[in-house]
Amino acid sequence: MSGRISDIYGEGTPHPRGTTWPARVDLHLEPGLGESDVDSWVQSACLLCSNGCGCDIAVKDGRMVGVRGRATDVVNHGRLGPKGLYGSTAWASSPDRLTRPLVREGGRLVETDWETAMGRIVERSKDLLERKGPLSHGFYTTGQLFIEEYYALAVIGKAGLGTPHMDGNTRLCTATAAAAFKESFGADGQPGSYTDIEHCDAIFLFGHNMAETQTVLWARILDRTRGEDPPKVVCVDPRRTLVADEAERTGGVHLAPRVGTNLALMNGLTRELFANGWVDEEWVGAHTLGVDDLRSTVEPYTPEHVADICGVEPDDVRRAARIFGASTGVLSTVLQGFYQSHQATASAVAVHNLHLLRGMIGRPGAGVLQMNGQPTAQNNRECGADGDLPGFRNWDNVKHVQQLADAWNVDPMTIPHWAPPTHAMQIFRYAETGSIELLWISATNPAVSMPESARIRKILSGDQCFVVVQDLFLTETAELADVVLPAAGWGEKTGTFTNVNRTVHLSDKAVDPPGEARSDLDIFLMYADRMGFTDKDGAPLITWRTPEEVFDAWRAVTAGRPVDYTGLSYGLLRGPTGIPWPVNEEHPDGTDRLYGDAVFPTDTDYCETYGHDLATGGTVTEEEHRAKAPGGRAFLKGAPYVPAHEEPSDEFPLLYTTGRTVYHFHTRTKTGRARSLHDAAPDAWVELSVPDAERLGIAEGDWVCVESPRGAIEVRARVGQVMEGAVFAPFHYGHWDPSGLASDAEHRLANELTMTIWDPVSKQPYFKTAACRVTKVRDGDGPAPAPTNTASRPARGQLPATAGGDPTSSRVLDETPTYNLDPSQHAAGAHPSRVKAAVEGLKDAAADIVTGRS
Ligand SMILES: Nc1nc2c(c(=O)[nH]1)N[C@H]1C(S)=C(S)[C@@H](COP(=O)(O)OP(=O)(O)OC[C@H]3O[C@@H](n4cnc5c(=O)[nH]c(N)nc54)[C@H](O)[C@@H]3O)O[C@H]1N2
Ligand SMILES: Nc1nc2c(c(=O)[nH]1)N[C@H]1C(S)=C(S)[C@@H](COP(=O)(O)OP(=O)(O)OC[C@H]3O[C@@H](n4cnc5c(=O)[nH]c(N)nc54)[C@H](O)[C@@H]3O)O[C@H]1N2
Ligand code: SF4
Ligand SMILES: [Mo]
Repeated sequence: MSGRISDIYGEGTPHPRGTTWPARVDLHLEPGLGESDVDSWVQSACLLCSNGCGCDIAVKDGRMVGVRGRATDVVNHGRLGPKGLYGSTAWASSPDRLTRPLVREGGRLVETDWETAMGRIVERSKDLLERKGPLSHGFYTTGQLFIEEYYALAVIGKAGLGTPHMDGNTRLCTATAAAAFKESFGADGQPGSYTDIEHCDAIFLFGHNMAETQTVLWARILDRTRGEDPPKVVCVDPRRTLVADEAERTGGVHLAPRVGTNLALMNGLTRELFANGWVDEEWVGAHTLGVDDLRSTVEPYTPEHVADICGVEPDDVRRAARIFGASTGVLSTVLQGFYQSHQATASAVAVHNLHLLRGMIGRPGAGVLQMNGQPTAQNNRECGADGDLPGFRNWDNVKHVQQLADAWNVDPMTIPHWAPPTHAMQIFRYAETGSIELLWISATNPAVSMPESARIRKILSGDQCFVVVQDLFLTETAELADVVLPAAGWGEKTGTFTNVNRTVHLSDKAVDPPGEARSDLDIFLMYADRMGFTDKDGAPLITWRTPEEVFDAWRAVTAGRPVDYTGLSYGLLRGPTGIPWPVNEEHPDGTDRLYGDAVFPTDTDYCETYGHDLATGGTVTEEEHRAKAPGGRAFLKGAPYVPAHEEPSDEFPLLYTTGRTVYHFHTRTKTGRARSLHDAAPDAWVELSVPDAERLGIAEGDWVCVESPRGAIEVRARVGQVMEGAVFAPFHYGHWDPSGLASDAEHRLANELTMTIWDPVSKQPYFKTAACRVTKVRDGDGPAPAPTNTASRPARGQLPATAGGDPTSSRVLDETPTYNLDPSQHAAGAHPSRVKAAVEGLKDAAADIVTGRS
């Protein structure tokens, strides 16, 4: 079963430019099962990244036992990657699922019934509303629920309670994608299509390790780069990823900028387009605004100046720019190396600028994919559970607010729109001070995924805020909650979601959730019912009960907006493939690519935002926007590069950056319960460059302490592919350690070191810019537990190939575990003093938490 652990992409199907990507169906069933053993196949799409591969879920005896790619789906043509194959279903029947609600009693979490758990929340909520009003409530949700669930939550928050304090972990994920779209084109919405891969002659990946994070999309690219008339690949990443290898192989360029200097590089590339006359002046004149300002902003960024700042070769900047300038069709993708790094929105917008200057948007082979990460991040943004208004409406436009007030039959003043919606980093600040006294966290694990973990643990465990956590498992976050609600997951409920290129899929319920677990939609509706929210005529605010009813309500509010779902239905979505929005009378079969007519949603009365200054985040007013009369033209916007706030110093001489490995999804709650994925990357590590390792006297597998001004971790070192001066840590590893394989599970969380700081426009925190130091603690007893076939491979020498786990079992846990239920034990062990200081926060938090489930 571990074949696709070592062979990540499976057998290639190379094909020439302009031809359809061949289908190949991937299948995985639990060990010992064949296709004839399956009782039924239930339509869905993979929920383990933003690619959204169409699949069917295999059901046997009421359990999910595997998945099969859908050959007819436009997204994946049948393929699935390692996470999709091995990680989609194993978690569901793991014996440590939450099956009953938990409430805190005398410091301990104890099992209870729904009546009691929801009763506590509602009592708290009503009391707070009466005493302090709606601003006492905060919601922190996710990029992993369904449209129906986000829309229900958004209506509860905006029309029921009237709180602006609602956001998702999408703030950590794709807030910059949304912000960049709004700044350039007037509204969110992916311009490009995966079909651009089949037509382009160059592919630029900006801070995007697609080879590990959207493996099926990367397989699609490999089928072009390994076929006839291949595109050149350009990779912008401080690590030598598999993408960088492909850049070299295709005659493209690998640009490895110093961490935190993306914008200087982008300004350099933009300047080259101007300097070499690679600008389509006529198109730019007709369809954009701001070219003169942009030209003067980038003027100082000569290749030599860029080389000084970024540590790249000046000729590599010229070569990369020439590839962009000389191609007729470039496809660009952008992800966390840009979004989570310094000057995020300005850097992401700079990618749009390159395309707009060349008139390369809206036609086959010329497109932008500002990527999403999470499978349903797009829907959170569309539905407004990230604080925006549903349907890409502008909170600052009273007519847009009125449209929603009409749809919900509430007073427009109920709908928060007097100030920008509160972003997640600010929500946690309010929870820290107790101004938010009820924080409801759904489908995210901030104790592991938010920056500066010690602070987050303190916020979640303190008395100043009542914390509700809704999850599948007792996560590091749930352990700190006051009420824990057991949720049904993927395959255990019905709903829709939209991938990164706007393709909407329906995921049908395949099996019942365990025990008393309920769908997030049912939980939100239960709360709404108990709160008794009404419209302005005193009728119940929310009348829908089933997912399909919510979907139909959602469709209705998208009418006339860019994100138009009006032509979609559950019936249509039960067809052979997902369908990309907009879907309406004009586009009954959906829309592969936006902006083919070069008309952008920038009209002042239609746009989703009036925009910002990219350097400072200062807002543009309605009057200023109207005065520019954008009338469907796109904005070219630039900003000068400034150095990051935490530059390396004598004390912390290295740059610290974080990210992912192909085998795990985030905090591993799903992939850590799948045997083959877990075993492929069972414990944390950090990657160092050869020169840095030599200077520090560190060899492969040695234990090292990595410290920043905020915290420290102790993990094993991989002497690997990261650029000199930088350190890379995977962020997947909290203290949850199912197999007990980790030698130091308590001190391995990458976010102990990251900092509470964010982009001025998108408010996305910077997980990829900080300073650190590394010291050797002791010799290792073998290689680091890092994969050897990815960007994490060793720089030198041969290590055993990553193969994955025991082929006779699929789950990591077969019995209800007794591990991990007493977090105070995790903090109790003896640690080097440096590390000890960093975990004081954890100890504080853990001291009064003992769950009642052991
Ligand atoms: N296997 C796997 N796949 C996933 C996920 C997962 O957890 N595991 N998560 C999904 C989600 S939610 C997301 S958001 C995506 C994220 O997908 P990616 O953005 O591709 O993943 P990351 O590893 O976070 O970061 C990408 C690259 O940024 C580089 N980088 C670091 N600092 C800088 C910098 O300053 N400049 C530049 N140019 N690059 C830098 C890193 O070296 C890294 O290779 O993946 C999705 N897919
Ligand atoms: N240092 C560093 N930190 C990072 C990043 C980084 O690159 N570096 N990346 C950031 C990014 S891009 C992201 S997206 C975040 C991800 O961070 P998180 O969102 O915290 O990560 P997940 O492990 O995906 O957490 C999702 C939770 O939802 C639960 N869950 C899954 N399905 C359901 C469901 O249907 N209902 C309910 N109620 N619960 C469910 C899972 O069990 C899990 O606990 O991490 C961010 N943090
Ligand atoms: S590429 Fe993403 S959506 Fe497709 S199978 Fe892999 S994890 Fe799932
Ligand atoms: Mo993400």
